[in-house]
Amino acid sequence: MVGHTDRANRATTLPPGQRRAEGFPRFGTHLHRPPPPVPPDATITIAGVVTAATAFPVSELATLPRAAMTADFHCVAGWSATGLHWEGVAFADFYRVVVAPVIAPHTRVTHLVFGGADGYRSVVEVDDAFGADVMIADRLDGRPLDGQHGAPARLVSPQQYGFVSAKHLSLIEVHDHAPAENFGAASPLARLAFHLPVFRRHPRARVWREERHPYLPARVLRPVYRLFIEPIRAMSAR
Ligand SMILES: Nc1nc2c(c(=O)[nH]1)N[C@H]1C(S)=C(S)[C@@H](COP(=O)(O)O)O[C@H]1N2
Ligand SMILES: [Mo]
Repeated sequence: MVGHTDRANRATTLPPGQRRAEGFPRFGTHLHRPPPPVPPDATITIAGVVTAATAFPVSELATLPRAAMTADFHCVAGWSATGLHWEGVAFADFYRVVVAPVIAPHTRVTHLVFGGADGYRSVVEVDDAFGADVMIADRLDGRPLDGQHGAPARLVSPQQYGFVSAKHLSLIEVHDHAPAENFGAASPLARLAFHLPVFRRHPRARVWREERHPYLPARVLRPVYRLFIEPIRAMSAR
């Protein structure tokens, strides 16, 4: 049990600049594309500074120490979904059992890249990835994760903006220095957009500190980002 993660009064309080969304929208940089198909033998590849790339069968998440938590989910565009119940494996446990054994000797791991089967990539500093409430989730609200929200498994890092929480997790890349990439969008159009300075992501992306952007003030970005919620929701709706 990972336990509640946001503040004690989380039922009534959202992080600065966030508004409660109706339900839990499918959102992201995949825009109009349907969720990637889930092969029955789906795996998560461990790559980067490892002795040998390994493929971990997603179905074996069921055999690792299980964790559960209720947490809110905050998109940097400004919507929040509240009271989501996630089940899966604490990321620290997954790292200890699956990732650490294949890391090349004498490596000081600094960053992890989480890749999705749709081509999406998020860069996470190790300290953030080891947060007590960070997990690889394969169940949401008592059911197996559906295509909308990241089947067969996704990262969930509730204290960071949603762009960290890669869906359809198929790759974990181990890095010993900061990767040059800042944000790996899933579609070519979104990749173009995310080259614009206004869409650069904050490397920590902690929601309670409103780290929306590496240098632009969050208050300036709030209204700009909010403009994108409805168009992206509409395009993602399926
Ligand atoms: N694979 C993948 N993961 C992704 C995205 C995406 O486009 N593809 N979008 C990110 C963004 S910006 C957000 S806000 C959340 C949205 O998660 P949801 O669709 O479950 O609401 O997923 C994140 N993870
Ligand atoms: Mo987002």
